[in-house]
Amino acid sequence: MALFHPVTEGEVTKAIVVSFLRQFEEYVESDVIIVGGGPSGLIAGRELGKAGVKVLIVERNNYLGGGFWVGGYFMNKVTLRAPAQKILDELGVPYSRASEGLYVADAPYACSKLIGATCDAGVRFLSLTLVEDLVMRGGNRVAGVVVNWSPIAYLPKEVSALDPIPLEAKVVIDATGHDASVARKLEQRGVLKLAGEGALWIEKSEDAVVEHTGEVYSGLIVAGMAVATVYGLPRMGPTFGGMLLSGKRAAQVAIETLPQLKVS
Ligand code: 48F
Repeated sequence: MALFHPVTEGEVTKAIVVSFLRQFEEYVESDVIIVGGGPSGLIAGRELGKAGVKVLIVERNNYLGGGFWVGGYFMNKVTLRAPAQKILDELGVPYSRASEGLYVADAPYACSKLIGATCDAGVRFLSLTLVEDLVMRGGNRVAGVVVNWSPIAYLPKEVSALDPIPLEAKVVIDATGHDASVARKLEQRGVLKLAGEGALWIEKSEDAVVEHTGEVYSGLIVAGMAVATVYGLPRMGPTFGGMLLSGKRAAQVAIETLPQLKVS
């Protein structure tokens, strides 16, 4: 007598296809699309999801977490400066005090808990999906993203003539890390100038990144390290409190922006 219930191979494939396409169709129009599933994008998604906002996170890798799996170099311990350890408390991640105001946690523990919390908040994900352009309305408002299958970026031109598809959103958050690849699209169009990330200076960078997190162009909010790249702020290296607080701030800005959009 077999342990598992008998199902056919066809049933398995159909279950995947139907479930994926149902969700995909529903999220062709979202309230907020977050590009990048690193720490800043995940926490922004969690905050928005908790507030009842319909959120889709688009991630080019087949895994979420970005740079949050490793603390620095090859070492999987993450550091956070006070008061960001309170977010670890919220997520139920254990940590220890390294020195006054500095805390250290297991990166895989922190990253997986953050991913879980973002899922719990009702956020949906598209993985292996590259955002390669923006949808613009009225000439000057970001109204969504243009996506393609990520591996397309690694294929030779002869076999990569594959048109992307657009997804609509009321607000887009660029949480693509050091690349600031969404904001960079606006730079390529000559409507935004990116200052480029500054050299590492922990003391200055985290406050500055959180402070500058916000709408950089109509309909586009920047979060996480993308903020440093857009505004020329120092990078922070192997510490993550700034990423988490920046993501929270980005969500707050989006929540303030969304009702205004509904009115107009
Ligand atoms: O790099 P990442 O973790 O960005 P973050 O949230 O956090 C930065 C820290 O990890 C660390 C640091 C601070 O301590 O310096 O680097 O700002 O996550 C960015 C995610 O965006 C994805 C990328 O694969 C990564 O998972 N991404 C980048 N460009 C695109 C993208 C794109 N065009 N389309 C889809 N995903």
